[in-house]
This record gives sequence, structure tokens and C-alpha cells, in this order.
Amino acid sequence: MHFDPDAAAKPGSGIFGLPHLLEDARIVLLPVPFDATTSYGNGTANGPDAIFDASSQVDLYHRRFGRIYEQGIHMLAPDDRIAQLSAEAREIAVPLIEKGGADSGDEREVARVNLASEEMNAFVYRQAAGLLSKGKRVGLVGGDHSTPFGLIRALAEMHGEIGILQLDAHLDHRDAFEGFAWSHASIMRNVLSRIPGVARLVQVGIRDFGASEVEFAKSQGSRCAVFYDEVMFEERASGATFESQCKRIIDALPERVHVSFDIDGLAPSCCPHTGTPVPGGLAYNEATYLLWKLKESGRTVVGFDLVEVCPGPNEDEPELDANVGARLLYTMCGLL
Ligand SMILES: [Mn+2]
Repeated sequence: MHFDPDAAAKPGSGIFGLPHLLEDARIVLLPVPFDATTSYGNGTANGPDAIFDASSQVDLYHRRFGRIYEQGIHMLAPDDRIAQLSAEAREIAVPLIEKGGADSGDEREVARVNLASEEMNAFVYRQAAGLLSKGKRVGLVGGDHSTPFGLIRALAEMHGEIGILQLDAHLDHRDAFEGFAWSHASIMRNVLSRIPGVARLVQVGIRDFGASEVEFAKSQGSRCAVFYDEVMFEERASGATFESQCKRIIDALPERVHVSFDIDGLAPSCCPHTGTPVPGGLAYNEATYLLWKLKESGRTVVGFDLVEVCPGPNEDEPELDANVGARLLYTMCGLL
């Protein structure tokens, strides 16, 4: 294979300008352009395409992880049926979201949105389980945060017991947020309630949540560890190091880890167009340092998802959200 990793990406090449076909790739990226229940701002369904376009700018030699591309990385084509499902369900969901959530009388509409989410979950599960059974490592590219449920289920079934490191501004423990069972804001409640193989959930960057979500996290006991963004800042303000905090985060995780990266876990300057931006959050360097320390700890990263990346509306502006997303995506391929 004549491939120069330092040359500019050739038109028609794959993600990161790479030449790998599915059969050449150990790492397979599964795009899920689905955002039926995004409550504030939308467009994360366009995340996979925008990240793909931005990925040609990413330099392939990684200072920490070296020649990640030598593992072979291939991104599947987005499935048209999923994009269509998302658009149809969103059309039904938006009027309900705009009036502040579904109430009695909306049962039919809610059922149709839930059905679309269930079809998406089944699709992701099928795809992920098929790829994992062929020995591939899978990274999911959303879409909103509801999309990785099927991947997490497939990973937990394959490995028996996994932990999740979640970087996010939100706990995502809402009980059927705005009436939708599979809302992006309910992903971790659904995971903990329905996937017993998830032994531990460790949440970092958390800074926007409701009282019922905090209660739900507490009800999980040691199964759910929350590292609130404000608390982490207070500790550092009185002398704790970020390194010692990373150690505590990683110590809370079991041997096999799935990383669930909601881009809004980062400071909004890194993701100004994401659906629900919140001030505060991790700097880009803090997030990638934590991921590197996770790898250095000797844990096995069995999968990841990168969700809620939303490209900006103005095509004349340089694309920041997807650029940050593409660099995070390559770094997480390094974890695999
Ligand atoms: Mn989230």
C-alpha cells in the first residue's frame, strides 16, 4: 500500500484521509445521524458528515499515541434509513418539545417517536454486535446522546462487565425527558436501568442537572460516581492537582472501559453550536490528558462514542465544532 501519512488527504479517501476499506480496518467508526429528541438547537444529526469533512485536516502522527492510523480506521457510510427515521421522528417531536414536553393526549405522538428510537437502538446494536464478533473495535459517531445505547449493550454482553467514563455537562439521568423514553437526556438512566453488565458509571464535567437526576445517581450507590465540575474546580482552587483528580476518576473505573464523550463536557468555546452548551467544563487539553491517563493506567478501552457534535449554520465560517470533534475522534481511536 503506497500511503504517505504526511501528504495532504486525497479527494475520495476515507476518514482522516486514510485509504482503509472495512476489511483492512481494526477500528470501525459507526456513524449514527439521529437526533429526534434534541431539545434546544438541533443539527447533531449532521455531526458524522461534518466530522468526516473536518477529519482530512487532522495530522496522523499523534504525539502521545504515535501512528494510530496503522491500526486501520474505516468509517462506514451513514445509513439513509436512520437519517430518515430521525427527520420523521423529529417532525413529530418538535411541537411537543416547543410546548414544554408531552402531556396527556400526546400518547400517539410519543409512541411514534419512541418507536423510531427503538428502531435506531436495534440498528446500532445489530451493527455493533456484528462488527465486534468479527474482531473489530467500534467507535460510534453521533448524533445525539441517545445513539450509543445499542453499542453499550453489545459491549456489555460481549465482555460481561464494563465501566463507562462519561464526559458531559449533564448527568443524562432524566426519566423520559419531555415524555420521550429514549431522550438524549435519559441515556445514562436507561443504560443503568436496562444494562446490568455496566458495573460502574463515572461522570466527569457535570454542571447542569435536576434534583431528581442527583437522586437517581445517589440511588445507584457506588455504581455511579459523579465528579461535579464545580467541586473539581474548588479542589484545584485550594491546591489539588488535575493529575490527582484524574487518578481518582480512573481509580473508580473497572478494567474494561467504554468512553462516552458528549462534546458539551468541554468548555463551550470548543463546541459553540452544540445542542445544550453550558459555561465551565473541561478544557480540550484537560479532556485529552484524562483520556491519555486512562490509557496509561493499563485499562482496556473496549469502545467509545462521540456525540452531540453540531456543525455551525454558516458555511462561510471555519468549522470549529467538527474540527474539535475530528481531533477528539482520532485521539479516541488511539485509545482503542
Ligand atoms: Mn449527554
